[in-house]
Amino acid sequence: MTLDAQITVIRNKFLQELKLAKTSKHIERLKVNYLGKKGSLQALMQLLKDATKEDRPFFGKQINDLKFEISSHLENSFKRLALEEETLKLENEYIDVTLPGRKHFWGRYHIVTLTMNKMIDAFVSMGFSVETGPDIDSDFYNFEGLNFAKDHPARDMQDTFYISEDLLLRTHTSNVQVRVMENFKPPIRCIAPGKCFRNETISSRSHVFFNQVELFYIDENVSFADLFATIDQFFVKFFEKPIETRFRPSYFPFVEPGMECDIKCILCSGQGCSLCKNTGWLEVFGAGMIHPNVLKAGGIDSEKYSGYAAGIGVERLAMLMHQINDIRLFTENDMRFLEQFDL
Ligand code: 2U9
Repeated sequence: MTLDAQITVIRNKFLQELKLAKTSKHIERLKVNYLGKKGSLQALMQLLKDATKEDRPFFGKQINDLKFEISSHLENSFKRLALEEETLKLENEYIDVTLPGRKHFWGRYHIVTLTMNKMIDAFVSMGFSVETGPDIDSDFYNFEGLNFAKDHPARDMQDTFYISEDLLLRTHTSNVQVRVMENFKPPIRCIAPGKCFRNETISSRSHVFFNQVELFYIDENVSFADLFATIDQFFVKFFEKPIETRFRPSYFPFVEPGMECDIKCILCSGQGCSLCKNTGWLEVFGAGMIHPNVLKAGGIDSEKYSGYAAGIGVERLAMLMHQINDIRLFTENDMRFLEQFDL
């Protein structure tokens, strides 16, 4: 094939391949194939050596013209494709600044924790210290030291979760106070918040575990009057308004006399509604004067000292405050329920 024909073949081949090039990468490859050290144009230059002396300037110019033609084609195509690619990239990276921002979801305290903290704050502001104790305890700290008779039904396996003959899941936080009495001398004024466990059938009103805040105060001449004043103050701080109370006699082995405390219905103010089942009153907690046997078991002189004690169910108080009608909601972890409370 003559040099003339070879130049034409290379030109046509290049123009064909250029048409097929769709990206700047393709163009770069063409540049290497045609204009590179081992490219087609360099091969033509080699062939130029074989041309006659007279033909050499003519073909030399033809090859140079082709080289110029190819490089200007490549340059134009490269610019065009690179611009298209950049535009496409920018389009894909497009940020719609008018879109609303993404909401951050913060964690929150559980309603039981919020209620418990509010109760603790109220008692601490009245001079009570906070004491804690083990969830798993011996028969002595949960029953014996609290004047429960050997055959008391609460000690039954139907009512209490036993781990061994002597170890059980505490049924109230009173085990804390027994230890406090052993370790401190009166005056003692403390609260014991914490989890309790009872072997109950789970229903809308009772659960196998729940929380309590128990309080007690031991000193010389402590009487019911001290308890009434403390309770009244507690309700003002907790419900943020004065609440009328009513006390009824009741029985608990660890207090004598024992009583239950009702408050005027916070929803209907005593008029009668579904929350108070039309009685006008809500049953809130139990209390009493600490039984002399309990003081003695804790190493305290029951002739010299007296004390009051009370136990308040945390879930019960939260249910009254927020009109929650099922205790199981507290443990179901349903966000639709939990998100409603910030207290
Ligand atoms: C000591 C002595 C006495 C704590 C008391 C109650 C009455 C009571 C219930 C309320 C609802 C338990 O959570 S509940 O089911 N508690 O009625 N608790 S007097 O008496 C004590 C505690 C410790 C050393």
